[in-house]
Amino acid sequence: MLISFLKNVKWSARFPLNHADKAGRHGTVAISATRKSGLPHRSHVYLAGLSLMLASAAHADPDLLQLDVDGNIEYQAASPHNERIFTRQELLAMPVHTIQTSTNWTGSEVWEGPRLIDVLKKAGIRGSSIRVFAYDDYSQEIPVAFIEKYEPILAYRENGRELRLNDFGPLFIIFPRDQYRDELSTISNTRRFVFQVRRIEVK
Ligand SMILES: Nc1nc2c(c(=O)[nH]1)N[C@H]1C(S)=C(S)[C@@H](COP(=O)(O)O)O[C@H]1N2
Ligand SMILES: [Mo]
Repeated sequence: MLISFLKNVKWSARFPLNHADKAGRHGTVAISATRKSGLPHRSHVYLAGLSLMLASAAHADPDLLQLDVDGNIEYQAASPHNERIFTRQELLAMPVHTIQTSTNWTGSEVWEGPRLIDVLKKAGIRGSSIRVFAYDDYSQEIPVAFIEKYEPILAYRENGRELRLNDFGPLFIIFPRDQYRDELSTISNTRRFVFQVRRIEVK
């Protein structure tokens, strides 16, 4: 159901046109093998319609709020692929930090979520750089020193509302851009505002 939903996501008008293009070009979004349901094709078609209806009824996609952290992290005895999976419940239970800032796409808004560095530490990070992967197949590398310096959050809420996939959710890396306008508004640092985050690989 999750896969069917993702394959049929309609990109909201809030995304700039180039994102609609990107979504169109990629067609479907990549999804990890662990979440494949193995349903026959016809059920997929049926469930696609159903999940779209459910998704629009619910105005959120709570199943998506999850984060996989893998790569150069502490040994995860519970995971054969050495992944540290943060469930929705765990993400919501972590200390919440607030950043009020504008972004490339929005005016000044209130963003809430755990600090990215807290999540990385909880996964037992060993490397000095991370690569963040998004549902639209975008990925971006960010040095850990940069994360320690600017303390971005993994925002799951904007102005009190949970972020949906079509408004940058389920997780959006938000840096306090308005506080460090010169440093954080450069093109190379704007690339680090990764939205639709689904996985982080530690290098
Ligand atoms: N998930 C996701 N995050 C992303 C991107 C993207 O394509 N997908 N583009 C990045 C880049 S290259 C920049 S410069 C900024 C702004 O992207 P835009 O100008 O293409 O909207 O968002 C960054 N975050
Ligand atoms: Mo960019």
